[in-house]
Amino acid sequence: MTDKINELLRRVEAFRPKTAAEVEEFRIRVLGKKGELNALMEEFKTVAPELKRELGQQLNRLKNTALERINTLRAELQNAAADQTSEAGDLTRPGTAEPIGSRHPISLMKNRIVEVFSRLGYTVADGPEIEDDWHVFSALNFPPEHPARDMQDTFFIEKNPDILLRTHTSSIQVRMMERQKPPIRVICPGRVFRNEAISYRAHCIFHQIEGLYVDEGVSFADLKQSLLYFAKEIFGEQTAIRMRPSYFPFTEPSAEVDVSCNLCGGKGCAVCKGTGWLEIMGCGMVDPNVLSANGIDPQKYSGFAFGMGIERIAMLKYGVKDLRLYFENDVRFLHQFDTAF
Ligand code: 2U9
Repeated sequence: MTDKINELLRRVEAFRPKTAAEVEEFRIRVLGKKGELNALMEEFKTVAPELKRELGQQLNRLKNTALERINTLRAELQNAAADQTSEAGDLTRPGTAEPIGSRHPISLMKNRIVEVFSRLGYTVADGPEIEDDWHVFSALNFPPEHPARDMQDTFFIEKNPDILLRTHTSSIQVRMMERQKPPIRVICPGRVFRNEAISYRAHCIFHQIEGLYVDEGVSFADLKQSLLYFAKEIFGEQTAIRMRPSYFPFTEPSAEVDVSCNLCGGKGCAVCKGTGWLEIMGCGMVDPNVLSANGIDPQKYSGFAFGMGIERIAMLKYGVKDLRLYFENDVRFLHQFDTAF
């Protein structure tokens, strides 16, 4: 009889049904009234008394194992059926992590620059990308025949010479001066548009950040010290700056600002083309004509202004060789900046 019990036990354990109906059929065959277990129970009544204890335990084990196996199989098949029919699938399954994006390097660098100047008391201002001639050129002392006003350099809207895409964010500062009396201390980030051929170092759309500080007694020394602080904050404490005379219609005197090359420490390398210096921005004292055109008395007030391309600052800081990478949205490029700032 032990052989019969063990043989049935093996079949119970090896049973691999595919459907709930197969489980039910198996249950009736093994545990039903006229099933195999009851047949063994009948046979048990006839065994010798000295074997009853051992065989009784074996039969009990068989019955419990069969009941347990059938219940487990039923539950498993029910869950699998729910998986297939429920729209959401098995709600208890572990989730799959979606890849998360990262901030664009231009946004990261813009935020960083804004943060540095806000520590110096600057507030952020915004303005329209579609502008008029006054806010982009005339109020900024551009003479009527200046080449920037040409179709070759500027995008005009429907060939109307008065409506155009701003070529610099200086128009935001002009609007600030219309609204507010000095002291004015403002930083203006934004997109600008120039009719240029696209290359590794130029794009027809790029991002600028400009600053303007107008008050009584603002000097060139204030400008230089503010820009030195900015350069050290962005490129590191060891950074030096130098200023070279330049020309812009809206500032007088004007200068280009260089930082010491952070790759060779000023000794000269391929990036700084052997000079030890990298150009980062332009600046100057606001031209008295610009102050008076915007209703500010140049006898009483003076101011400084500066402007830089955000793409260029991020290129110099992170060794990006081709400006077009910022506009292609290749995540392999963009993800490198996740933790860079
Ligand atoms: C007002 C008066 C003066 C903003 C300035 C520059 C110098 C400058 C360029 C750097 C690289 C633009 O992105 S770039 O091509 N900018 O050199 N910008 S001073 O001067 C102003 C602005 C507003 C009312």
